[in-house]
Amino acid sequence: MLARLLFAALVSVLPAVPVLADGLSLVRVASGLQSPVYAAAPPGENGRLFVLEQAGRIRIVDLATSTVLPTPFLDISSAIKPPSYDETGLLGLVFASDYATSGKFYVYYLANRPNPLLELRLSSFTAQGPPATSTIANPTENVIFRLKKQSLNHHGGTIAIRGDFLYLAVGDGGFDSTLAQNDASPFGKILRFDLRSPTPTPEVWAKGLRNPYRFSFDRETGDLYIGDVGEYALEEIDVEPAASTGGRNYGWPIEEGGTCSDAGNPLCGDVSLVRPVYEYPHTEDRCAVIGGYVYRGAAIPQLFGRYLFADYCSSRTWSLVWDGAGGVVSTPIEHSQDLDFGVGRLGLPTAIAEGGAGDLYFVDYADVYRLIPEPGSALLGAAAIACLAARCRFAGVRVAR
Ligand SMILES: [Ca+2]
Repeated sequence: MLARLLFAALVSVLPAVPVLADGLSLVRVASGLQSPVYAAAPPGENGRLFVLEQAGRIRIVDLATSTVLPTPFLDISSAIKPPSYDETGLLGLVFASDYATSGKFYVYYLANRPNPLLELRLSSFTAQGPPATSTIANPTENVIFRLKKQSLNHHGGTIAIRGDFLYLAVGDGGFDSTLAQNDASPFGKILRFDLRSPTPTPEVWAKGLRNPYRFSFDRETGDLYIGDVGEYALEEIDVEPAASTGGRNYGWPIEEGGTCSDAGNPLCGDVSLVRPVYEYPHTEDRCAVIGGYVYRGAAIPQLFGRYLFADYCSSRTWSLVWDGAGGVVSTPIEHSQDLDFGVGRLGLPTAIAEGGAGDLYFVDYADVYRLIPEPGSALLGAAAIACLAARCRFAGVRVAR
C-alpha cells in the first residue's frame, strides 16, 4: 500500500500520462447510493442501470446524465434486516427475457425473521406501466422460493437467466458446510427453475459450492462462470461449458480450490470433482473473489472475450481467458493499476455488473463506475467520447487529458 501511495505521489506531478498497457479506465456513473451491491439492466436497454442497495431498494441510474432517480424502482426494505455490513439484504436481480413486454423481473434477498434469523427468498415483481420507461414497480410480490436459515452468511447472491431457466446460487449456509455435498439439501448448490412453469420449483443444477456470491453467463456462448468464495486459503473461479447437462460437483468442502481440505475424505483428489480453472491465495490482502462477466461490449476491443473479476478486500481486478477445458489460456492480466491508478477510486468491489448492451460496470460499496477505454488512447470509443462531453469525472492524473 505504501509503495502504491508513493508511486501515486510521483506520477501526480508529471504533466502527461502515457496510455497504460491495457487501455482501461473507470468513470463514475452513480453516487449517493446506500451500500450498493449489484446492478443489472433489462435485455437491450442501454440507457438505464438498475442498482441494488443492500438495505432493499432498487435505484434507477439514468446513464445519459449519470443521475440516480430519487424514487426507488422497488423498495422492500421493510422486509430486510437493517444494514449492518454483513452478507444479508437485497443481493440479486435479473430481468425476464421478455421484460420489454411483460415488465417482469426477479429479485433474490434475505428477509428478516425473528427465529430462525433469515429467509432466503426468490420473488418476482412487475413494472408499472410501459416497461421500457417504467420508473416504479408494482409492490405486489410473487414468492417463488423460500428457505429458512439461522446463520447470517454464505447466501450466494446472484440470480441469472439462460434460456427458459433461472439459476440461483445458494451458499453452503455458513453452519454446516457438508450440506454442499448433500443432494437433498439446497445449500451449497446452484439451483435451477423452469420459468415456463407457472409455479417453478428448484432442481439442483450443481453442487459442492461454498459461497458462489457472484456468477454469470457469457452472453455470447452461454458458458457459466462462478466466483466461489473460499475459506482460509483459496479463491476460485469455476467455468462450466454451455453444453453441460448439469450435475457437476465443484468439490466443497472436500476440496478448497484444487487442494484437499478434508484429508480423511476418500473423494479428495477424485476425478469426479471439478477443479477451478483458476485460483488465487489469500496473500497480499486478498480475501474474497467477486465473480464478474465475460466482456462482450463494443467499446473496448482488447477486452472482448475476456472474463473480468475482482477481489473484495484488496480491490484488485484481473481478466482471464478460459481455455475451453480445465484451465486458462495464460496468466490473468491484472488491471488494478489502470482501474485504481493513483486515485483510490475503486473501494470495496461488491459486484461487476453487465449493462443491456454488454457494457460492464464496477459496483463498489458506495458508487457505480462504467468500464471505459482509457481516454486518449487509440482505442477511444464512443462511450468515452460521450463521457468526456458530459464532463465525466476523471480523477487524479487523468484529468489532465
Ligand atoms: Ca471448488
